[in-house]
Amino acid sequence: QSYNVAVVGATGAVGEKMLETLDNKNFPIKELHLLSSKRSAGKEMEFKGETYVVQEATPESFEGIDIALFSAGGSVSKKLAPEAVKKGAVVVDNTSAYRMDPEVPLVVPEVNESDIQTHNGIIANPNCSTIQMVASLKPIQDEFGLSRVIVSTYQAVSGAGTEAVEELRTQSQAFLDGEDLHAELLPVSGDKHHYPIAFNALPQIDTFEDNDYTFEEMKMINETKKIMHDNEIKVSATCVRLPFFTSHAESVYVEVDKTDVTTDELKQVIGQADGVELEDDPANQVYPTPLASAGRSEVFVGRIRKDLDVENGYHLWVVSDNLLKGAAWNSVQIAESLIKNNWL
Ligand code: 11C
Repeated sequence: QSYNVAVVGATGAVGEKMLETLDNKNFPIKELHLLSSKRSAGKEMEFKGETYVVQEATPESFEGIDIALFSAGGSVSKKLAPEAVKKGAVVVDNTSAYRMDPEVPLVVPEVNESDIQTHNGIIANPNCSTIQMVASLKPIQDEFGLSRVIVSTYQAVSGAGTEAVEELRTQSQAFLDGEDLHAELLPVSGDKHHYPIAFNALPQIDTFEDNDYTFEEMKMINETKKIMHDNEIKVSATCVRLPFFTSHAESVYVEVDKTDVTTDELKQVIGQADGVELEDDPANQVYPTPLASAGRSEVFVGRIRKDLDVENGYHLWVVSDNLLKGAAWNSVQIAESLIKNNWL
């Protein structure tokens, strides 16, 4: 059996990866509909050797669609996802619009696949930096119990979209040519100030909330508790943008419930987890890096070690392609699960 699939936001950074992933994973597609804002409509895109003209997304676009993958920003999802559901589609939404809605499952298949079956037409795909972290935490929670997480992120510019990628490229060239750097977009489009990202580090991803955490940090905190079904886990995050194009890296500190867990036990449990690849051999300088993980679907974990002072405290280094496992691949995995389990 094959399905009518719509990709909303097809021309964006994640949309392009959605098409690549649907192709690579041989998703059973009957008809493919590429949708976008009015501004990008008319653009031509290739899929499996055929040319598609991108159409403007409207409520009527979802007539006959079985699965709609949304990645065109929260306001588009708020407006059009309910319309798609009314027309009979199941929506996998890659924006923050519905993630904390109690009626909407928020899913990383390796962690909470069975939550998908509770959907009322919309399934939310978590934030990219949350996805890779919870994939690495799940085996720890299952095996040893998890009481606390403190994460610092090192995030790629592609998380902020294709214009941010372009800004890094232009500024890097200007810096090397000895010219002035113009910052117009990062850290956040539309905020009061912009700072250069080239050869810099920006401790702001998304806008600040009233509690002085950024929205990105609050997403990591709130989404982790929801996905892992545990509001008691203490979670704190500091999110930082760095000047590389692809993959987010995270330094994750965890405290577990079980006493006397050895580093070897931790490595074994993490190494056996679904979707996670252990790359951890300090003697041979083996550990994950953003460049090496770009283009791969897995979550890579290394630098696993015990805290030297805190009983039950451990450190991990977690790296994954933010546009694949962090976005397109996780969404396609949810769509595959809908089909495999008859949960459409
Ligand atoms: C970033 N994590 O790197 C963000 C992008 O809520 O899906 C993902 C935004 C989201 O800027």
